[in-house]
Amino acid sequence: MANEYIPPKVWTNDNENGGQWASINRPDSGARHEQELPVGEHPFQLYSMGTPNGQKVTIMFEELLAAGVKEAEYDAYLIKIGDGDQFGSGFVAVNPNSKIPALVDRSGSEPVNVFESGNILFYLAEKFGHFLPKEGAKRAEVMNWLFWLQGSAPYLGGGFGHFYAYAPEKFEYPINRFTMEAKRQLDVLDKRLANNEFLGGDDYSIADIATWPWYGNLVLGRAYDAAEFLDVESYKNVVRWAKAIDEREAVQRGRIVNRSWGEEWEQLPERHSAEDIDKVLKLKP
Ligand SMILES: N[C@@H](CCC(=O)N[C@@H](CS)C(=O)NCC(=O)O)C(=O)O
Repeated sequence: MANEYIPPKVWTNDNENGGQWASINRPDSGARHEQELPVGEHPFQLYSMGTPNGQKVTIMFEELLAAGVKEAEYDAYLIKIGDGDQFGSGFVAVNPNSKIPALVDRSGSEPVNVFESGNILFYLAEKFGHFLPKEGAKRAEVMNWLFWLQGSAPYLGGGFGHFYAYAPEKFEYPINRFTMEAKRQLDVLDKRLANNEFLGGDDYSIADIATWPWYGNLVLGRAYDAAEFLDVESYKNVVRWAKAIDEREAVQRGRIVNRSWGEEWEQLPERHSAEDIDKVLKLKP
C-alpha cells in the first residue's frame, strides 16, 4: 500500500490533520480556562447544546413539564463546544469529562452534579417517577435499551457521522466500517420496533427519549445528509416510530432548546421559561 501509516513507537500529538473538531481536541483533560457557570432561578440548571445528546435532556424536561411535574422547571444555558466552553473551570467542576450535557440539581440542600446524558435521564425519571417502570421485567427492558443507546450512538456519531460528514477527507475504509455498523444498528432497532410500539414495549420511556435524537433524527433526514446513503426508508418500523415521537409536543419543544443553528423557529440558545419556547415556535411558517 502506497500510503500505509506506520505508527511510531510512542504516539505524540504532532499529527494535526484538520477536520471540523480538530481545534478543540487534545489528549488531556481538565479545565483550560477560568469561566464560572451562570445560575438561574429554577431548581435545575442545565449546561448543554442542542446536539442529539443535548436534545435527550431538554426533551425529558419538556415531557416532565407536559406530564404536570411543575418541579421540573429548568434554566438551560448554551455551552458552545466549538468555542471550548466545556473546558471552562465551572463546567469541568460539574463534569470532569468536558462533554455536554451537564446538569446541576439545586432543588435540595446541597447541589447535585449529574453528567452523562443517559444518567441524567435515569436520575430525572427516578426522581419524578415518570418514563421508567418502577420494577420488574418492564423496567429491565427500558434499561436494556437505554444502555444499548449509550453504547451504540458513539458508533453512529463519532464513527459514521465523523468519517462520512466531518473528516477532512473521505476515507473508504472507515466509511465502510461505520456504515456497516450504523445499518446493523438500524436493523436491530427495526426488528425491535416491528412488534413493539416503543423500545421498552407498550409505553414511551427514557429509552425512546434517548434514542430518538440519534436514530429518529437520522431516519427523518435530519442528520449528516445521509438518509439516501443509508437507505433509511427501508427501516420502516424505525420510520413509523420516529414520526410518532416527532409529533409529540414536548419533543417539538425540547428539540429547539440550546440550539443556535438551523431555521429561525428551531433556535433557542437559552431557555428560562415555557414562554421562551412558545415565542420561537410561533415563528414556524
Ligand atoms: N457519553 C456522553 C457523550 C456526550 C458527548 O459526546 N457530548 C459532545 C456533544 S454531542 C461534546 O460535548 N463534545 C465536546 C468535546 O468532545 O469536546 C453523554 O451521553 O453525555
